[in-house]
Amino acid sequence: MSSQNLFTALRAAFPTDLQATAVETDEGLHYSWDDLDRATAMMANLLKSLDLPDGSRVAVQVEKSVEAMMLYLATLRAGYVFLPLNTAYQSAEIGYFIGNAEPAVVVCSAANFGWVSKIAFKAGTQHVFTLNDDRTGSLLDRAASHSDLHPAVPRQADDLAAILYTSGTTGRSKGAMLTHGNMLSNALALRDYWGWTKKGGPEGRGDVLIHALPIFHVHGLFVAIHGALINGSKMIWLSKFDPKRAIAHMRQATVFMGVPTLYVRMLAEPSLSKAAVKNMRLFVAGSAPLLIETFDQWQALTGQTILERYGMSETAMLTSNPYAPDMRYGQQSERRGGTVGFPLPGVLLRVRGEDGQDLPTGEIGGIEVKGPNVFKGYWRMPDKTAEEFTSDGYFKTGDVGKVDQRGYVTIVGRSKDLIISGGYNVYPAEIEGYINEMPGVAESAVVGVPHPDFGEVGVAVVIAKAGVALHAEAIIAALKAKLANFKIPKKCFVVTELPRNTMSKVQKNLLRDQYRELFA
Ligand code: MCA
Ligand code: AMP
Repeated sequence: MSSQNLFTALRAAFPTDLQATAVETDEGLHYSWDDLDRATAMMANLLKSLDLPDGSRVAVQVEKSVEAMMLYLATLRAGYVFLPLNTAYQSAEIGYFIGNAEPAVVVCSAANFGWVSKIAFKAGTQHVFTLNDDRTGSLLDRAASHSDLHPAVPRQADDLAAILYTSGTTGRSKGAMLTHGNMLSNALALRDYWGWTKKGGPEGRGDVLIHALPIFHVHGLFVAIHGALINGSKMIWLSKFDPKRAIAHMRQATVFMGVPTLYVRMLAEPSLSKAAVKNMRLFVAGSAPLLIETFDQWQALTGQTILERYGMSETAMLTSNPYAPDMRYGQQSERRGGTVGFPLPGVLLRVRGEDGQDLPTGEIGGIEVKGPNVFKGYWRMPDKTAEEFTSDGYFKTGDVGKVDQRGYVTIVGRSKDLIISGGYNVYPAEIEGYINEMPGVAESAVVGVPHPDFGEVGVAVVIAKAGVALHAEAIIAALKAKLANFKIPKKCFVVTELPRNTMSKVQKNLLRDQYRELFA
């Protein structure tokens, strides 16, 4: 059987002119396709020289840089398993991920080497390298002495390529195991569905992607990077999203991908206009619900229609609004605000009621999916994995939605207790756990409320033990010392009681209603 290594497929799509620019950074650096090829070979050879066991995990918590992307590609090339970690995570969070995944290699910034290496060595990791966002660090120093040739290690479609930690539908963070086949099938489906064009192809000029997202989650790491590479397209690389810079680059680009917050922030820029986006052909939004107001304002101001799509860490992309009319549904299909479009080719999607029966068109229920993009299971959690799949092999997404007469999917809510803030997931149970451990706290509830910038943010409602005076600011400060900054509730209230139903369960819907207007 021929190798299904994702790297091999991406490498095969590189243009013939390897000296052309593959990535141009916001700071003006140019990386050619040859640079990508040679640097990933050197890093892959470094990994190979470590004599790691098959299936070893390479855990990476570094600031966004082209070298960090190369490390991802090198890990695929060497046949190991990439484990990206949000740079906002602090020691307790990193301790859990490293303890659970037992990576053979950990890569962190030099600034964090002290505490990260301590955690890693304690968990049995043998190799800790540094990689900074200014092209320095021991990883690059060590890779420099290795050959720039490396035949990609053969992998089968079912072999692991990456583990992404997510809380899934409930409970503690779980590692979603994604295979080479999951990611390659998704990259190919999106390449065709979104009409990527190659340079020199029928339309002459090729696509150029503005890469403005972090590279430790599916959107920035897979959808964006694979999208450009599988089409041999150049990327304009922003190490951090800046609305002015992103708009300025649109004159030289054709595709942009962002979470809704990025669109909200660009809409506030006076430089956004029809003229500024006249070269652009595709604006993709996802990771969180795109408000219809944002969709409409974007259309009015730029003359372009945002294409919203829907996915998950466990499945990569599942549905998308059509780029061109979707022939499965006739000529009339257009991009519809408020919907996430149609299941991608190859993806099966159904809506089921609470007792597991298929629901008629238009009825609201749990979304279940199946396809070559759906993950292999949760890392070392066979029971949890089994719980999340139906007996006929569909994955229960935890999202609640409907499919209309014309096949459009709409997400109306989530059965999982999850807040999506600026495209990052925040699990109320995790935050409540930290608050409940604080001295003097009897109980707490964290709920998501609407926010004009982040879409949704957390609010903590806390009850003190009898006779204890608690201060909201002190609770927030104590959380900040322990948790990634985006997880910190934007407001905290100390109250005397929480609303409960007859079973004594806290009624979070009433709390959400109570605080709905807090940031309006
Ligand atoms: C930053 N802050 C946030 C968030 N980001 N608060 C809530 N939610 C957030 N997402 C807070 C920080 O805690 C800090 O607060 C203050 O804002 C400034 O921090 P800074 O890092 O400077 O913020 P920023 O650079 O303005 O970041 C905002 C951002 C970023 C650009 C919207 O959050 C972002 O890049 N989001 C994209 C996430 C993403 O890629 N998601 C895809 C997941 P303080 O000063 O109080 O400390 S993949 C996925 O979901 C699936 C598969 C899918 O479908 O794609
Ligand atoms: P993650 O676990 O980070 O992969 O987040 C996946 C979740 O993000 C999904 O289960 C949805 O709840 C949500 N999501 C992703 N895209 C969209 C979208 N376009 N609209 C609404 N929710 C979305």
